[in-house]
Amino acid sequence: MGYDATTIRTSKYREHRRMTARTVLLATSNAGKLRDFAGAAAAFGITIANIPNFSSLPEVVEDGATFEENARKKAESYSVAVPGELVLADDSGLEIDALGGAPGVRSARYAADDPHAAECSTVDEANNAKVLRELKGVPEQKRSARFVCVLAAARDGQTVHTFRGSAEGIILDAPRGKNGFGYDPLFYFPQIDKTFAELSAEEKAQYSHRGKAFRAFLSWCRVADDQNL
Ligand code: ITT
Repeated sequence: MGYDATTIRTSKYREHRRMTARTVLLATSNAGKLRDFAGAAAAFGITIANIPNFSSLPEVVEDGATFEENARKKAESYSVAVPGELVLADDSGLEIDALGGAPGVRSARYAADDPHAAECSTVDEANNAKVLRELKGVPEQKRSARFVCVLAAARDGQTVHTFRGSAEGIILDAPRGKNGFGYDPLFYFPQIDKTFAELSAEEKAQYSHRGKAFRAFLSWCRVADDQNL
């Protein structure tokens, strides 16, 4: 089968885009998220890198009412630091039904004003302890919850697309497992009879809100590549 010059040019261009798309630039200060993304990307031969000098960039205030608002805000602000590059930002959190959806967009700072926080050695520990206190006496069948992740992809200060993933589970009455970060030790995932803290980064990516949102992002990249967007 013969190819004309335009076909060859186009396929070379697509190949070039695929090659350059093998590194995904992330904007996050959260080492746990970086590990999760690396676990999700491994199966696709993709490398995850944080934006160069990320820690020296001015911090974005996450004051949006939704995960999407915050994800867009982070992706747009940080993408300005790397002109022409596609930057991915993640806003995520835990919604517990018995707490009316809390901690939700406040997940990272849930125990910030809590007087018991000083007794804990890490922010994650303080957040988990607060969840356990708030759910004291709530029976298992009423401890349903979900992790939500919204990814925003932005270039030069403009959001190009957003992607959402969620995972449904149950909040235990004591932590289980040593892996992961944040609320993972309390988040029991019935489908595999494990908490997210009992999974490797690669296993977590199979089931997690972040893994699902990341796969949606990769599908979009493939379509965008094929359409030369
Ligand atoms: P960046 O904004 O720099 O990415 P952050 O930790 O401030 O980092 P968020 O505002 O999105 O990020 O808050 C997410 C919080 O939600 C995170 O700190 C955890 O407490 C919780 N969380 C999100 N995904 C989680 C996961 O996969 N496992 C456990 N906890 C998670």
